[in-house]
Amino acid sequence: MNTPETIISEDGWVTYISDFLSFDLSEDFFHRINNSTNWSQQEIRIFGSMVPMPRLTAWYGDKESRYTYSGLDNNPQPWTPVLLELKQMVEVHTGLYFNSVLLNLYRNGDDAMGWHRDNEKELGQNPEIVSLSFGAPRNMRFKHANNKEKKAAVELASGSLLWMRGATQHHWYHCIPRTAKVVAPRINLTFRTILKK
Ligand SMILES: O=C(O)CCC(=O)C(=O)O
Repeated sequence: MNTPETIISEDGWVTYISDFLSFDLSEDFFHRINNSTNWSQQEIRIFGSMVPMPRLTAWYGDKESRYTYSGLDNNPQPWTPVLLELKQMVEVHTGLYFNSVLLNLYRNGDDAMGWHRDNEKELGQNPEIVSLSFGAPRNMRFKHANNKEKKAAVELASGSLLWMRGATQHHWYHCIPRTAKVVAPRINLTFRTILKK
């Protein structure tokens, strides 16, 4: 495994390992996750109208890890064996404990995620979020909330691990832009800890 690369070290901390999992293992995980996930296309309100999200999502976790994002209230589905396997690998690597995971399926380059911060109150003050990627590589961009000059970007390879921590969610927005280049699907998992109410 490569040593972690630092993507952001100011007003937060983001590190990246391109080969947390091998190519073959990642291919296998892509299919296992895709086949065992109960995907749905949720709708979000934009300027007063309900529009389908440009990706499929799913939320899994411990029973009490209820989470609201983009105004949507999500009750977790129970952990599947493959998600538990990956959660354990991530926990061993980081020394952290996660009680939930948000899954995103980008069906092709038209699917995307807009600029946002993972700063919902359920995630606590300085959330640790660990992201695993499988399938087509996609760019992730970061922009500083108060300084337009400060930007960062990383291409998220299949089998990679991205770790966001410290004050990152206070100061940095992130997104997965649309691209005309990518045609193959990509699955992203973000492991999170939802604080108990
Ligand atoms: O697909 C990704 O890598 C980004 C996911 C993300 O930003 C999120 O779940 O908040």
